[in-house]
Amino acid sequence: MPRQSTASTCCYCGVGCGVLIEHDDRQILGVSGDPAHPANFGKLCSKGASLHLTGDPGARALYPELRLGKDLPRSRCDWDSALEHAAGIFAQTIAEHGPDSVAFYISGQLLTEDYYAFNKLARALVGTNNIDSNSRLCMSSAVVGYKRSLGADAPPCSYEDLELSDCVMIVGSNMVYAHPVLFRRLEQAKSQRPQMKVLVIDPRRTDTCDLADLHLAILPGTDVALFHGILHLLLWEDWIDRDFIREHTEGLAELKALVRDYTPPMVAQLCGISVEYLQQCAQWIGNAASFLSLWCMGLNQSSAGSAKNSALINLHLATGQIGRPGAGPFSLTGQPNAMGGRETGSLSNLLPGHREAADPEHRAEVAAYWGVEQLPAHPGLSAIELFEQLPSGRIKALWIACTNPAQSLPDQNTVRAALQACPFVVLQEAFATTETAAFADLLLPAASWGEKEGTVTNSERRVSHVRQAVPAPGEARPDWAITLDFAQRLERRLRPGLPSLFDFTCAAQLFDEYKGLTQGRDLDLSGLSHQLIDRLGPQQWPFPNGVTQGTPRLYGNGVFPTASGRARFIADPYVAAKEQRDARFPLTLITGRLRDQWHGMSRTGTAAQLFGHVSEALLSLHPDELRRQRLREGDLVSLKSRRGSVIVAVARDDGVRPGQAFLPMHWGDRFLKGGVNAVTQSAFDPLSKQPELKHSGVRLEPVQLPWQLFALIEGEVQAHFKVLRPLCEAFAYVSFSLSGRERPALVIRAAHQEAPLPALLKLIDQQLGLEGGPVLAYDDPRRAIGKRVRIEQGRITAIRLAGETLAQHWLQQLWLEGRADEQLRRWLLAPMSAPPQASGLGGTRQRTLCNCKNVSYQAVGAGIAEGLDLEQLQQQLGCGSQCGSCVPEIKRLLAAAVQPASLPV
Ligand SMILES: Nc1nc2c(c(=O)[nH]1)N[C@H]1C(S)=C(S)[C@@H](COP(=O)(O)OP(=O)(O)OC[C@H]3O[C@@H](n4cnc5c(=O)[nH]c(N)nc54)[C@H](O)[C@@H]3O)O[C@H]1N2
Ligand SMILES: Nc1nc2c(c(=O)[nH]1)N[C@H]1C(S)=C(S)[C@@H](COP(=O)(O)OP(=O)(O)OC[C@H]3O[C@@H](n4cnc5c(=O)[nH]c(N)nc54)[C@H](O)[C@@H]3O)O[C@H]1N2
Ligand code: SF4
Ligand SMILES: [Mo]
Repeated sequence: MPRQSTASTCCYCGVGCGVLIEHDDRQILGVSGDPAHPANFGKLCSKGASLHLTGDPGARALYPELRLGKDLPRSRCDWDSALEHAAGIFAQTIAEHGPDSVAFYISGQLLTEDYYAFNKLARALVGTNNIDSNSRLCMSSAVVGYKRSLGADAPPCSYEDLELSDCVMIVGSNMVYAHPVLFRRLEQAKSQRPQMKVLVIDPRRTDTCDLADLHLAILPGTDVALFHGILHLLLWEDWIDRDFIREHTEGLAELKALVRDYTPPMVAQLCGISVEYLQQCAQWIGNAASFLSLWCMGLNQSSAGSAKNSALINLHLATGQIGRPGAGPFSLTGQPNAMGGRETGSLSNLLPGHREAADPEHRAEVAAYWGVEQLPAHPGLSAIELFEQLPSGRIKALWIACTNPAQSLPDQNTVRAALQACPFVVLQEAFATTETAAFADLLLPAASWGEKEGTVTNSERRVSHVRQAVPAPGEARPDWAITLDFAQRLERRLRPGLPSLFDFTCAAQLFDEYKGLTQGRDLDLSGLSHQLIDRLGPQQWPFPNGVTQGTPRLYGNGVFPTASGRARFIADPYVAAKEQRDARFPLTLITGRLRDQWHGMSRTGTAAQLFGHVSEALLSLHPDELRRQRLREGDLVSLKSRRGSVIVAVARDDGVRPGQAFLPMHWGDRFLKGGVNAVTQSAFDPLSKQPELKHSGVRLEPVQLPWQLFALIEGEVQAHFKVLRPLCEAFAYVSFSLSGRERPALVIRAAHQEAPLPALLKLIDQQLGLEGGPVLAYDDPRRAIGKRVRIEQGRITAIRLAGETLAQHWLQQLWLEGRADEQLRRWLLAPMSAPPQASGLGGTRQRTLCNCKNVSYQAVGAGIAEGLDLEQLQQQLGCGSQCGSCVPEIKRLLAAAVQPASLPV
């Protein structure tokens, strides 16, 4: 088959980069940035550039699977019986208990056409507003912020505003990891116009701060106080735009009265920053020719998320910094089509076309368009409420699509119990490996990236055509097709004899029906179609019928989509985060993202090279905090909150302030026993109902787990994962990861109070292929120490250390380098556990700094020691020359002139 290229988009973040998928009509062979796509002009980050390496077929869901009892295993069935079964149960449940006894929990990663099908199914056919999405955990505070302050849920800016701005404030966003291609655009703009000011507001000193002229490490949760403090200074210094305020806003008087109390000393103290920094920040904002703010989860995932959003927008209204080039409040969207979700009404309180489920007129409009008598008036459950209600038995059938709630929702003990209690759980998933899959009574295999067609909207309101390159594996089907097929079967039961509401044969037809619901609304998409995007390229809404180009910027005329046409100042007082540090829980736990992993890792967790930068779950603490807790790097601790606990290793990070701790959000129960969200809380914002995932009160407790296990097995990673993870369930601490590049391996680290029964170790050894064959073994049963290594054709292919694991990094390095020399043999057959002194590795392992070019910290450190600067490092080693996500880290190493010996391990 000849190689071909299909233009599509990246399925990860809301930047919405265009990609060219290289394939041979059967398999995806490579991926590169689409030079013609206006979101990225050919650039990709490390995640986008490695898309073709992810999605191991061994991890995919390939066939429908059904179980007829909670204690039974699922078995393969055909689509017809799977969907008939589901339609039967839904119909019966609705008949017996009413439409609100079923619910749909969907995802910001679906395509617009998928969302539209789900919304019509839930609201028009079933007659329930119980349809919510994981965007509740992500964007719902931004939705409320835009609607309350400006009248509609519409980010008013364009990416080019990053280049045009004189002052950019990045708040609660680690752009260099989470929106890397946009960050590079900003980096480039600042290098061309160094007078551009960049402010970063984040409790942690992240790599994003590398670009900052000023970093305010505010105490977590204090953003509203900070914004009010800035406004106080803007008003006091008269750095405001009186004409704009008079002509285009309302409500300043009330806000003025509120912020009078937010004096600089009071705010500085609340936020834990200096008065000088606060003043500097206000001065730059107040005097900038153009002021742009970029924000993400540091604001949204908060019990004050709505207030944080509006308090930030207040600053733009006071200074008239909106609707102009380089200016405006620009919320960065998380998921690739979170915007499409908001547009199609995929939160319980919304309806398609930026409408409200609570508004009788809006309901009537949509009902008329769909040709149904009415839409349900009863409010639907939001994500957190839905899972809280499951155990009460109110919801009897739950349909989950394209999200992994048993990993990503807070307070996992409650969530898992709820999933267990729900009588019928359907999961529409591309990967069979997720934590939620274990709870599914019916698993429906979904086509995934590169295998399906539709549209997505990115952060700058730009709609792209997502194109299919290859067929889906096994019997997997596109989400919209699954949803329509189910809906047709359900309507035959619920409204027999009536014409179908779901008579669509392709995604383009769904889009064409959907766009009619946006006509005349702020987001008017009525001029768009799949074909038009193919002809003119991706377009920014509004794009009404008849126009020939999209809309780069909103509100240029100062007219806002509120009743009065004016934007509103919102006067919400500062309210502290729910769990303040106290004697029992003296640390604040912050969670967030890593550079190379995506959420619950169902996709990125299949590519070994994406573990090169950070290979396992580590809890980051300030060096003073480590000392206070009497911990050394690598020690295991029990991280406890009021809800649960998880055992994790600690690491040193002086970017985290004392009194705080940081844990990446990615590690679910599969990779880290218990998972990160065992400790987080479900407290949520009163308006947006978005949970406070960024802020939990925790403490560290010492653990005594003297018996340790280290294992590595090359090849067939998913098959080994499937068997070995359950076998390791017996251990108190369990951490799984992948390693290597060309020959990936599964790596296990575990620890327990005492040695396990020999039979368990034997089962593990069997799976590792260490029970026979070319295996070197040494056992010291008295000390419960055992080491086994399988060597084939001069290379290590499997390792198992039990009892003590001092040599783990040395062995892993030997494996990586394909070495199995005399030194290894001698060490293996001797009663010692530490690696030989002469190995020269001192127990450290290589960590990848640059993933695109596979350059380690050690290599960069050695280059720096030789005196190379950034450009020379980029030229000679290649690091940081492709996606650029690692450039801030290289710069930091250069600044610290770090020697190889003290590099992170
Ligand atoms: N690599 C990668 N990129 C991603 C994703 C991914 O999984 N991996 N996911 C995508 C999605 S869905 C999303 S939503 C985005 C998220 O993108 P971001 O929001 O940028 O990422 P996070 O790391 O979750 O959080 C950002 C920062 O908020 C800070 N923070 C915590 N509490 C506070 C606070 O009270 N105030 C302020 N000002 N800051 C605070 C944290 O220290 C953290 O550095 O990333 C998208 N991009
Ligand atoms: N502690 C903590 N928790 C958090 C956060 C945090 O910052 N801290 N962030 C929150 C945020 S912002 C978000 S967005 C959520 C994300 O949380 P989730 O939505 O649970 O994240 P994913 O792991 O991306 O789940 C998407 C699922 O869809 C599957 N999938 C992929 N492609 C397709 C497809 O085409 N069709 C179907 N049907 N399935 C597909 C994937 O295999 C994956 O399991 O996590 C939230 N949880
Ligand atoms: S920035 Fe990276 S993850 Fe986000 S869309 Fe672009 S390539 Fe994908
Ligand atoms: Mo998100």
